[in-house]
Formats: sequence, C-alpha cells, structure tokens
Amino acid sequence: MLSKLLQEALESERDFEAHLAPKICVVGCGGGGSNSVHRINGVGLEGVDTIAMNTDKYHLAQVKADKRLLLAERSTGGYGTGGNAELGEKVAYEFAGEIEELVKPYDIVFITAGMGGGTGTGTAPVVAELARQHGAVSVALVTIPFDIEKSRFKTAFRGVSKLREHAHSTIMLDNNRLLEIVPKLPVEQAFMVMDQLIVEVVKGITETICQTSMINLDFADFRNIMIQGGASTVLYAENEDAGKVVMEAITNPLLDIDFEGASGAMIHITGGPSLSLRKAYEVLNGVTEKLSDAAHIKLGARIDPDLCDTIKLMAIVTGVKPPCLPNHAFAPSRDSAPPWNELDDLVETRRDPFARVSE
Ligand SMILES: Nc1nc2c(ncn2[C@@H]2O[C@H](COP(=O)(O)OP(=O)(O)OP(=O)(O)O)[C@@H](O)[C@H]2O)c(=O)[nH]1
Ligand SMILES: [Mg+2]
Repeated sequence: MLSKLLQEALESERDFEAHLAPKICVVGCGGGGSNSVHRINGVGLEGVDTIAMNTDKYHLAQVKADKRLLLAERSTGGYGTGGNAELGEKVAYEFAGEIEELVKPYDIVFITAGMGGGTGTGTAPVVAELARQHGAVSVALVTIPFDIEKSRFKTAFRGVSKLREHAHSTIMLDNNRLLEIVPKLPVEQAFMVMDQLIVEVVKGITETICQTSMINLDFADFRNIMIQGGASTVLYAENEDAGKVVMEAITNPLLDIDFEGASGAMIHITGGPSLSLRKAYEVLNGVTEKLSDAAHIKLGARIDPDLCDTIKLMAIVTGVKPPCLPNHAFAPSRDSAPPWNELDDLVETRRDPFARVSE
C-alpha cells in the first residue's frame, strides 16, 4: 500500500518537474567554447540543449552539438578571426537574427568561451546581450588565458569587461590556477580538465534546480543569486570525508579571490544514499563560515545513488574581486568606458607563470 503511494508520488513529482523545469542551453563560442560544448554534449546532460558557434568552419564541423551556427561568409569567409575580437564582435552582430532565434526559447543561457581569442571574446558578450534581451538569465562561463599566452591576456580582459556589461553574471575560471592544481599536465590535458569542470558546473546547476533535493534550490534562487551581477567563480571538490571536501574546495578556487568580500554564494552538495542531513549541513556550514555575514547565501543538497560515499561540493561565489583583474571589470555601468591604460599596467605586472608553480 505504502509503496504504491510512494510510487505514485514519485511519478507525479517527475511530471511536475518536467512541466516546471526551466529551459536551459549552453552556447559555446569560438574554438575553446565549442570544445566545452562538445564535451557537455558527449556527457549528455538531461534537460540541457547544446549550441556551438564559430567563425572557423573546419573546427565547427568536428564539434558535436544539438545546433551549430557558422558565423561566416559575410566577414570572415569561414577561416576564423585570427585573434581579432573586434571582428568577432562584428560578425556576431551580423548574425544577431540567427543568434536570437537560437537563444530565444530558453530561461537560462550559459555562454562558454575561452577569453583571449577573437571569436569567443568577441561573440560571447553579444550572445549574452541577446539572451538577456529575450528574458533569459544569461550566465557567462569563461576561462582566463594562461599567462604564457601573453598578448591574449589583454584581449581576454576586454572580453570580460564587455561580458560584465551584458551578462547577468560572469563566472571566471583562471587557466593559471590549473598550473597550481595540476602542474604536471600538458596544456592540452589541462584544457580537458577545464572543460570537464565546465561540464560539472553546468551539470551541478541544472541538477540542483531541476531535480527534487534533500535541501531544495530552485530556479528563482538561482536567478536571484545570478542577477545580483558581479564577477563570480567556482569552488569544486570531491571527497569521502566531509572536512576534507570543504578544505579541498576552499583552498583550490579557480580564481584567486578573497572570500570575505564575496556578496553571495550558491552552495550545493551531492552525496550517496548514506549522506545524512547532519553531514550535509556540516559541509555546507564549512563553506558559509568563510563568507561574510552580509553575503546572500543559498544552500542545496541532493542524493545521487551512484555516488556511494563520495561527496561532491560545488559553489558559485558571486561578487568577488580577484586581484588579477582591473577594477573596471566589476563596474556594472553600461556607459563607463573601460580605462585601457589600467589594463596595460596589469599586463605588465602579471608574474611569470612558472614562478607561480615553483613558489
Ligand atoms: N577550456 C578550454 N579552453 C581552451 C581550449 N582551447 C583554447 N582554449 C582557451 O581559449 C582561448 C581562446 O582560444 P580559442 O577558443 O581557440 O579562440 P577563438 O575564440 O576560436 O578565436 P579565433 O580562433 O582567434 O577566432 C585560448 O587562449 C585558451 O586559453 C579548449 O579546448 N578548452
Ligand atoms: Mg578559433
């Protein structure tokens, strides 16, 4: 009798979820962004549509995504932008109509791109702008280039500044942090780690807000945290021990940040069937303790039967001011012209990446 009731409750829950679940897509812009989308597509995240767009027809042809858009013919001829972000932006506006058609149906649009190249840097802010105009929560999920990529650094921060104007929230993952976390990996594999992390972030957010949980976080919570704007980053860790998972996450942020100054956080854990509510609170509390009392915090926890004893912790920390970025990268005003000389100073003062590794 009880098991029948439970079965019926679960079925109606699923119908309810399917009906109310927000429509989510991930748009990969340029080579790096499309590679991340290719990986998300390979994992097959339920409830997430994938879109890849690039000015490079050969790269785009190899990418697997639900929809692909070649940003070519009119300006670039299908051969990329050669690192020219202004050209990337121009082409994106030429294709504004097509981009709008693609993003229009969604409630949440994630935009992934590697900042520093021409296509991703130039097009991602345009996609963010168009998605936002159509009422979506537009969240950029972008990587900051390795210091060794030199000239790309300046282009990257121009892109971040534009994203800060157009996306609701810009989550940044600094490739240089990978040099500290996984120092021995060759660059290609380091990119794969970053792509996998992007998969985990999108998966974590999607599961968190679309599936019923032990401690629930819904679309409205996500929206409220994201539309506060600001620069954000991600904490991610997996461990069987509650204390260690917290330590691992807070000592390895993917951006050099000061937790104290963060304005908000969405913290979510997933554990196996043995995860008790008490243990879940212990982990969540471990992270919130690091944040200021004024921070706006949303917590969530979910059971995944496949996880056994592992606890996965993912937090999006918003309103951070990483020292590696110029102040204007946080200015919300659409009118303020970024002081590019401040950028020049920053490029000058970036340290030798190998010095970081051996520190
Ligand atoms: N996560 C990830 N980042 C990448 C990958 N490939 C490149 N990147 C990063 O993304 C930045 C931009 O490179 P691309 O994405 O290749 O450039 P693009 O946007 O295609 O621009 P153009 O080719 O210049 O038109 C690089 O500076 C790298 O830091 C990748 O496979 N995964
Ligand atoms: Mg390219």
